[in-house]
Amino acid sequence: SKRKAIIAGNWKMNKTPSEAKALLTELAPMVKDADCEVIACVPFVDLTVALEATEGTNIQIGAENCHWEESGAFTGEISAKMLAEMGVPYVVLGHSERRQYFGETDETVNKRTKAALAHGLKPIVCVGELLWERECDITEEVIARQIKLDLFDVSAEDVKKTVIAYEPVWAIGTGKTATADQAEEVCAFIRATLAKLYGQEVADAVTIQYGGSMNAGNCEELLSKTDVDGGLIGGASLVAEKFQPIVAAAS
Ligand code: 3PY
Repeated sequence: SKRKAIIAGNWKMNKTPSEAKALLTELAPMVKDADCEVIACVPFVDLTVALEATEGTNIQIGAENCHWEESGAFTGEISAKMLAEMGVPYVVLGHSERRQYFGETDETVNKRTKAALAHGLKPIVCVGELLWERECDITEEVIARQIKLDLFDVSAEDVKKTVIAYEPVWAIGTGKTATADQAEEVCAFIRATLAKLYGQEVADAVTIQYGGSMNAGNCEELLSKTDVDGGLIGGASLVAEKFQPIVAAAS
């Protein structure tokens, strides 16, 4: 692809602070010459130690969610404002696990996306179809709807700062990967949808990642595709030796 790749780990609910420090300390020298952006999205409680452990390295840190209000009676939530003050540059929003298990909807993903951007965070917005939606041949309808709703009322300038992660839900944590052609087909469709909504120049500037069981074995072919500008990596981001080859393939 013609855009600089972004390889982001999504640690999900893994790694205690001490484990986070150990992994990032091990990873930093292994990816220091990367010719792509390298991000680790980590649990909230790991953010402090992760920011410290990666200071002066080329690894950037992300959170895995944020609330849309700045503060208030929202027990257990973390605001974009809080993350911004910590100096966290990225935040994953609308991951399918949040949609499936925590009632996340396109409306709340949209609110979170706008809050993140308002506080200077770069959102990594996840979209993707369920298996039965693919079987019913409505993948494009589902994806177009998510893109429109999740980015509703976001300015073209802000869309350029937004990373889209295409994660077919049937490929998440299942070991099943979309073929490189399937991934390219949908990533190209996402770019075409962005072009319709915001114009080609904006669409060409947006980083579109593939996510869903991307690993050292399949990353090269996926990343060779025109509209696949990187990856959001689950399991393979938890082990330095498994994450490093993906960074290398994107460089
Ligand atoms: C996966 O690789 O399974 C992911 O969900 C990445 O976000």
